[in-house]
Amino acid sequence: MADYFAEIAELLGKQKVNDTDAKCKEALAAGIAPLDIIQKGLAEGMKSVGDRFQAGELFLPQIMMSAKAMNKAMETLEPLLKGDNSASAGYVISFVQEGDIHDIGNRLVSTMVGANGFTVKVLGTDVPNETVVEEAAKAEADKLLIVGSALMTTSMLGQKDLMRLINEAGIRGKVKCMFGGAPVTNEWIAEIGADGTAENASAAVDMAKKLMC
Ligand code: HCB
Repeated sequence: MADYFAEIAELLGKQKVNDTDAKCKEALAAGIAPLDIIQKGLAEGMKSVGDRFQAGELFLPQIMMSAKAMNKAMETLEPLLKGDNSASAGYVISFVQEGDIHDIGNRLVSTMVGANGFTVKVLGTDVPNETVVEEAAKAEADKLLIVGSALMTTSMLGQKDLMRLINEAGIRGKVKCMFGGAPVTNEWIAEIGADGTAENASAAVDMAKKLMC
């Protein structure tokens, strides 16, 4: 089983768009759960691509092709993700911070949270804080969760401003705030006065349930 994960990660790292998708389909046919394929194969592959980019071994066009491979495989896997859809667990506003276009992880978290009974409004990428606050203020739901992502140390700083704006708007009492993305740590969450973070999509579902119960 582990071979499938390593092979998928390697194909993605070599920017093999169609072969990555084909290997995911093979893994599915072998009975491997879609979430495991995503987290142990594709996400690990992207992590390694990031490390190699940082080490100067890969360049932007290659990262873009790896992201394309990830997105194509996600088109196959996303519809197969199943969760507990029995009741509405709450209303979620999901977005990627202003200045940031990295949407792979946010899409994954939004899909998984949605597959687990939450109603998810996806605002997309490069979203100004003012838009998030407006959406939160006008939401009529009594359970409201903000799921924000930032992949860059620069865009992550916007999360601190967002917490300030939420407080100033007087809506902190009705909004729980979960932030994630590679640079986000528990220390950062404590510093900005948010409610939680999660390392990956399934941990994000657990945290969302915990915050909304
Ligand atoms: Co991009 N990029 N990139 N990039 N990129 C990063 C993020 C760097 C860390 C790479 C590096 O230097 N090592 C770096 C940021 C450095 C920094 O600030 N510290 C970087 C940079 C600098 C840039 C550009 C500025 C490069 C340039 O133009 N010179 C540019 C930025 C453009 C912009 O946003 N304004 C850029 C562009 C790109 C693309 C377009 C080529 C592509 C994005 C494609 C897309 O998303 N549609 C890209 C990619 C793919 C990456 C890396 C390689 C992978 C990111 C990724 O998809 N990971 C990334 C390296 C890295 O992260 N190590 C690199 C896989 C997903 C599954 O993981 O962490 O996003 P995730 O999400 C997880 C997890 O965090 C959690 O669950 C998810 C699922 O498991 N989670 C949450 C996420 N959100 C959550 C919210 C919650 O509430 C809870 C949990």
